[in-house]
Amino acid sequence: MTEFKNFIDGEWVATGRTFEDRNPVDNSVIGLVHEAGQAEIDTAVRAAQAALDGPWGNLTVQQRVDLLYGVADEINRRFDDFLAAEIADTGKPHALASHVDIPRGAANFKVFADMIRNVPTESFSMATPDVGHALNYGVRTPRGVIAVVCPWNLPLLLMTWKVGPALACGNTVVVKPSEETPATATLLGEVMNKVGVPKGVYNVVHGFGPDSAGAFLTAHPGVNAITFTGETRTGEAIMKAAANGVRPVSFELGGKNAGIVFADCDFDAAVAGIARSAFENTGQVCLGTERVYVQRPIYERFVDALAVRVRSLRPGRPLDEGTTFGPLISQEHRSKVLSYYEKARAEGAVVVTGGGVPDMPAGLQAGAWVEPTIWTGLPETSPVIREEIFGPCCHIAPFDTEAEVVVKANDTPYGLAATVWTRDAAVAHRMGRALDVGICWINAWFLRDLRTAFGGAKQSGIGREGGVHSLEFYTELRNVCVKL
Ligand code: NAD
Ligand code: 6OD
Repeated sequence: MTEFKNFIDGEWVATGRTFEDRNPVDNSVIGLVHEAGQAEIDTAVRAAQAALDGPWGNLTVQQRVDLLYGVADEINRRFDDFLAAEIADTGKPHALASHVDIPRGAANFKVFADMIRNVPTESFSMATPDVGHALNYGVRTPRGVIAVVCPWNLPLLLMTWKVGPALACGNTVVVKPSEETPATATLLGEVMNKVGVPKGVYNVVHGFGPDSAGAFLTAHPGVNAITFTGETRTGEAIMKAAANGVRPVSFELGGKNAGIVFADCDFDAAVAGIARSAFENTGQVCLGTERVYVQRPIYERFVDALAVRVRSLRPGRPLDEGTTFGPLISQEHRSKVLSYYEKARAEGAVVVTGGGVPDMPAGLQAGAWVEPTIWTGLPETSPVIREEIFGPCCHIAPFDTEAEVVVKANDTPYGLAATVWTRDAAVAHRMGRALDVGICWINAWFLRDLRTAFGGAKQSGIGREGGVHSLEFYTELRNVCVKL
C-alpha cells in the first residue's frame, strides 16, 4: 500500500497516525497518509526558517531561477508519474489532467522564474531642504516562511501556482495539501531533492483543517505569510489565525459565477463555452459557471443546445477512451451536491437534464458519481442560485436587458469570475466594467495568461496573484533613502 509521508527538511517523515486516501472513481483505498501533528509542523517551520538563513538565502537570483527551471523540467520528465498520481486522487479524465493540470504544474515554476529575472527597481531622486539631493530606491526581500494551504480540485496546478512565485521571490514554503489529494505535493518533494533544491525550502505536511495540520500551520508564529485557496468559510478561520502576529494573507475563495449570453453571440461558441465552464472537472472549478443568464430571443434554443451537449458527456474510468466526465472528489462532497439536487426539485425547478445519480457499470458503483444537471425555473432567491454548489450543474434563466442582467449577476456575496458572450464590443467593455468580479472573460472561459492579476472581489478573495501581483505578496518592499 502506498504511504504518503510528510516531506520535512528534505526527509520523509512518518508519524504513524494515518488516514486513508481514496480514489473517487470506485472508492478504493489508494494509500495511507501520515497526518502531521504540532511537533511535525514545528519541525517543518523551523526547517523552512533555517533554509532561509542558509543555503537558499545565499543563492543568487540566477541560481534560484536555474533551480526552478530544473523543477519544471523534472516535472515534465516525470509527467506520467504526476499524471497517474493526480488521476488516482481526483478521478479526472486523462485528457483534462494531461492538458491542464500537469502542464500548468510545470509552467508555474518557469513563468515566475522568468518574472523574478525581470523585476524593475523603483528609484526616485529628491531635493533636500539644504539644497542637496537624496536618492531613494526600492529593495525587495522575501517575506520568509510562507504557509501554502491548498484545495483538492486542481491539486498540483493550484499548489504550484503559489509555490512557484513564493520560491522565485526567495521564500521557503510549508505546503498543506488537501487531505483528499496528498499525492502530487508529495511527489514534488522527490523532484525537489532530485533537482538539488536545498533541504527545508519545500516542505509538505499532511492532514486536515481544524485541530490538525491546517490549523496548526496557519497558527504557527514562525509562519510569516499565508496563501490559501479554498472555501470562504475556511478563509474566515484562517484569517483569524493570521491576525495573531498581523500576518499577511492572500486568499482565493469560493464563487457563484455568472455566465451571460447575449442574443448576438456566436451561438455555437457560447454553448461550447458555457458547457466547459459549468461541467469541466465535474463542475469543481472555482471559476465555474453555476448561474447562466441567456437573452430571451435565444433562451429556449440555448437551453436545448446546452442540454444536448451535456447529455453527451460520458462518465467512466479516467483512462478509458471516450471518458469525458469524472466523479466528484469524495462521497462527502457528493452528498453535499446531491442535497442541492434535492433542494432544486423541492423548489419546483424544471430538471432539463440529469438531477440524479448515473447508472455506472460494475466496479464503479461505489464511486462519487452524480449526473451533470441543468435546471430552469427557479427564483433568484433560491439557495441553489445563491450558494456555491461546486458540482456539475447550472441554472439557466432568461433576461431582457443589459441593465437587468448586471443587477442579477452582481446580486451575490461572491465576486470571483464571469463569462460574457457577445459580438458587440461596446457591450463587452461595458460588462467588463459593470460586473463586480476579479476576472471577467469575454467570449472565453479559463483562458489564462499568468502575468495577469488573478483573484476575487467581495467574499471571493483577498489580494491578487499572478505576474507582478505575486511579487507584491511574496516580497517586502523596503525603501532606502540615501542623502547625497
Ligand atoms: P476547503 O476550504 O474545505 O479546504 C481547503 C484547505 O484548507 C484544505 O487543505 C483543508 O484541509 C484546509 N483547511 C480546512 N479548514 C482549515 C482551518 N480551519 N485552518 C487551516 N486549514 C484548513 O476547500 P476545498 O473543499 O478543498 O476546495 C473547494 C473550495 O475551494 C471551493 O469553495 C472553491 O470555490 C474554492 N476554490 C477557490 C479557488 C479560487 O481561485 N478562488 C480555487 C480553487 C478552489
Ligand atoms: O489558473 C489559475 O492560476 C488558478 N488559480 C485557477 C483557479 C481555479 C479554481 O478552481
